[in-house]
Amino acid sequence: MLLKRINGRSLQEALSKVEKECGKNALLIETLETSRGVTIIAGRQEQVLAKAKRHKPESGARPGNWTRGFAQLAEAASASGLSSTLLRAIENALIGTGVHLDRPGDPAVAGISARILKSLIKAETLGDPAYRVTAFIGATGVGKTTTLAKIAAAAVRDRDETAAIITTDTYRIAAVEQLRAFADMLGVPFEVAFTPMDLRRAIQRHSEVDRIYIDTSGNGPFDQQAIYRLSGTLQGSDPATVLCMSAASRRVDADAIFKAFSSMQIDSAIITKWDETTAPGEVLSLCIEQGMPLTQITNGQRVPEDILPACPRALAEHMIPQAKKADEASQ
Ligand SMILES: Nc1nc2c(ncn2[C@@H]2O[C@H](COP(=O)(O)OP(=O)(O)OP(=O)(O)O)[C@@H](O)[C@H]2O)c(=O)[nH]1
Ligand SMILES: [Mg+2]
Repeated sequence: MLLKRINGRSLQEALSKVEKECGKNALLIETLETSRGVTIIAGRQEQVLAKAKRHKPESGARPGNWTRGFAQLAEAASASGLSSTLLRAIENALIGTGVHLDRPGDPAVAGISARILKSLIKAETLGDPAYRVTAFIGATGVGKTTTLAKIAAAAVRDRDETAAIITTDTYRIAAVEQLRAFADMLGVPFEVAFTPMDLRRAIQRHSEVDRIYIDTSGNGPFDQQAIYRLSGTLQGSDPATVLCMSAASRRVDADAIFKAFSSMQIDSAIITKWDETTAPGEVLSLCIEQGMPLTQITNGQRVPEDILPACPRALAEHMIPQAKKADEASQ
């Protein structure tokens, strides 16, 4: 059983038992008050995913082949792009929570499934000190420059931080000028770095600012040379790197991009163009399966409005909307 019921006389006691049995990154699915104290339903995060990744469907079986109590949810979530690996992980983890999987209609299935999915999504915030110097990397046209602009605007206008913008994307003069105009509008310094040394020096020149955002040129997944060059450009400056991936790309293409950029250090991902697809779950699933933390979601062309922090709960409920409805109905 992937999930266990762990009892304690108090919340504190139950939580420390959970940590002992399931580790620091335990999946906490549900906390219930009982007459004897507290019961927590929890499991080991890595086990939930690892078991589903090992699962190979029997030959001839339908792709889903879900239990009757899970089939409807699985079909809806897979239409939103959620992978069968993650759905299998959720279904496996549901065993042991007491929900009915042998027949359709148990209202608890959606809520608990969303909580399991939420616990599998890692999130980080770009406001964290580790992201003081951040480079935006990714395939061509995914929205790196637009996303950088949205994030820089939020830092300067909403959080009152000081910032500088540097671009290493020197291929198109028009693109450089566009970003320069944006930096001017925001009132932050702007630099163009042609070489790794330029980049290091530009970062040093702005050692006083709170945030430095670095724009890079887009690289296709099959141009490994260009990715090595990018890696070489950034290496000496050691920025945090955020991989921008379009929600509108197919899973097979997103896998190729992820693999190609994995030759570099990637700290987190931003899913862009969430508004351009009905199946954003494909790229979301890739990030979850790879254990890649998410920082932001972008959902439109407007700067600075169309960006949201990556909230695991909201993302899980987007994939499993029945969970939100059940939650609202119970309130
Ligand atoms: N619908 C939608 N469009 C977006 C979003 N983010 C960016 N775009 C648009 O996508 C196009 C490309 O955006 P850029 O920011 O130039 O993309 P890039 O990754 O910097 O492109 P290259 O530098 O050429 O690799 C522009 O028209 C943006 O307005 C988004 O979240 N949703
Ligand atoms: Mg760009």
